[in-house]
Parts: sequence; structure tokens; C-alpha cells
Amino acid sequence: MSLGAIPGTGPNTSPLPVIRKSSKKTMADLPTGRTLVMGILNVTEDSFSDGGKYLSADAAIDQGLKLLYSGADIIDVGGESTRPGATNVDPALERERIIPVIEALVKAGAVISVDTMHVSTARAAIAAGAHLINDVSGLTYEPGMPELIAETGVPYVLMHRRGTAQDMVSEANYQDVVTEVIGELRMLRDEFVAKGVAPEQIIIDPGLGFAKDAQHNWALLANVPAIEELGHRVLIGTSRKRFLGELLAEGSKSRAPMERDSATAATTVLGARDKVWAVRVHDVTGNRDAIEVVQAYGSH
Ligand code: PMM
Repeated sequence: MSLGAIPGTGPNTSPLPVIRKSSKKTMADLPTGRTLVMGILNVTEDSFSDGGKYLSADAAIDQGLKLLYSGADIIDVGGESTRPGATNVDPALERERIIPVIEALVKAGAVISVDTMHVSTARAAIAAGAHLINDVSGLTYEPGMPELIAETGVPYVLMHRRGTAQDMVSEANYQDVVTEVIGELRMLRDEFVAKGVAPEQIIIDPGLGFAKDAQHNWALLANVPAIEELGHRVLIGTSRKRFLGELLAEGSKSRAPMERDSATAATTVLGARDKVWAVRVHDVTGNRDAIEVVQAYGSH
């Protein structure tokens, strides 16, 4: 999509696309009657599905606007890949990648979530106008994160993960994945609340694919209502993940990430029927459509 064709954008007279100010949105402006769609914007070199595509601010802002105009309720901007084996990104480089993108998209009227594990990046992102922090670090969260979330009052996605990107695959050992993940999420939630975070700020995510194999993911997806019993909004992220590629494999050949969107939309239907707060997805249009179907079905 050329930027000139997007309403509210002007000619590219500076190194970044020119975006006219649109009315700023807040979390309170988001719809409440349906599952929300969080569109994924990875400003990274190596994310498994879209790594390297949006590494320049220009390309990232363009893609963010596309997500916005396709109907994303929230745009999740990340500057560090979280896939198994990914190398850590210096928080200064992470900020350099994402802050101009956050500023531009906030100006364009987007609600912005920031996918970061770093307190310094989260602080800078909030100062740049980000509305919520999405932290995938789980049990290995950075010291100071609860205090920052308590101080700023922003919503916070508390996701389950054991270990780090480097060693989480070997941490996928559970006797009873649903009970253990819920227990660990409860413990983390209690730590955050003890440090001053209001329970209403916390959004829970079971962290599909993070220290979990395919069977663990399916078990968690089938038990979303039990996760909701923790008493928080729930976010799920299945989009184009490996367990869907394995499900649709032909022989030993996993289905390619870009060809997993229909299966992703099917998981969105399941989540929306369980009334999850939001789904984190690459294909905004397809998943918004899937949610519309659930809404229509539920109204009869
Ligand atoms: N998955 C990825 C990255 N961030 N955040 C949350 N809250 N939940 C997830 O499941 C999640 C996440 C990995 O996917 P990507 O590399 O396509 O962004």
C-alpha cells in the first residue's frame, strides 16, 4: 500500500512518513462487546513469520497503518524476536527500532501495545505514548518491571514462560500443563500485585509455544475457561505458530508460516467463544471476520 493512498498521511517529505494527527485513542475507546484483535508488528530481523520485513521505521509504520486500517483494535510493536533460540537485542537498539514507530502510530490514532521484556524500553515506550506493555518474559521477568507497571498504571500482559528464548525448549516438561501453568501465572500475578500493580491492570496470557510443545498448546487452548478463572482478561497468541504448522504438515514437511492463517482463524473462533479479551494475530482481516461470525452466532 502506498502511504499516499492512506487517508491522513501526506507526501514523504521527511525520513519518516508524514502522518496527520488523528484523534488519539485510549484503552477506554476499545470495544467491549467482542474479542479484540491485536495486530502483530515485529520490527525485528528474525521473527519466525515476518522477521526482517519491517526493520526500517518507514516500512514498520506503513505496515502498522495497514493493520490499523484493516481493523486492528491494538497494534503490538516489538523490537526483539522472542522465538526459540533468538539472540537478545540490546535495549538501546530495541528502542531505536520501535520508538519512532510508536510515536507515529499513536499520532495516527492507534492503541499501541509494546512487546518488550526490558524495563528501560517499557518506560521509554510509555513516554512515547504506548498504552500497554506486553511482556513475554514470564518467570524470568526483569527486576523493576512490577514497580514500573505500578507507577505508570498501564495495563500489563503477564505471559507464562519458563526459561529464556535460549533454553525454553528444554523447559517444556509438565505433569499437568494446565494446572502448572495456571499455578505459575497465579504466583507471578501475586508477586506483581504485592508490588503495587492493581489486579485490573493485569491481562493473563498462557504463552502458547513458550516452553510448550504442541500437545501443551492444545491442552491450554482447550482450557481457556480455567485460565479465565484467575479473574483477569485473557489474551491468546496462536498466530502462525509451529503447532499449527505441525497439525497441517504433509508427511514430515510442516505447513509454512504464511499458510497457517486459516488455522489461526479457527483458533480465534474457539477463543472468542470462550470470551477471551483479545487474540494476537498477523492476519487482522481474517481474524476480525472470524470474530464477527462468533458474534452473529452468539446473538441467536
Ligand atoms: N507470541 C510471540 C510474541 N509475543 N506476546 C504474547 N502476549 N503472546 C504470545 O503468544 C506471543 C507474544 C511470538 O510470535 P511472533 O514471533 O509472531 O511475534
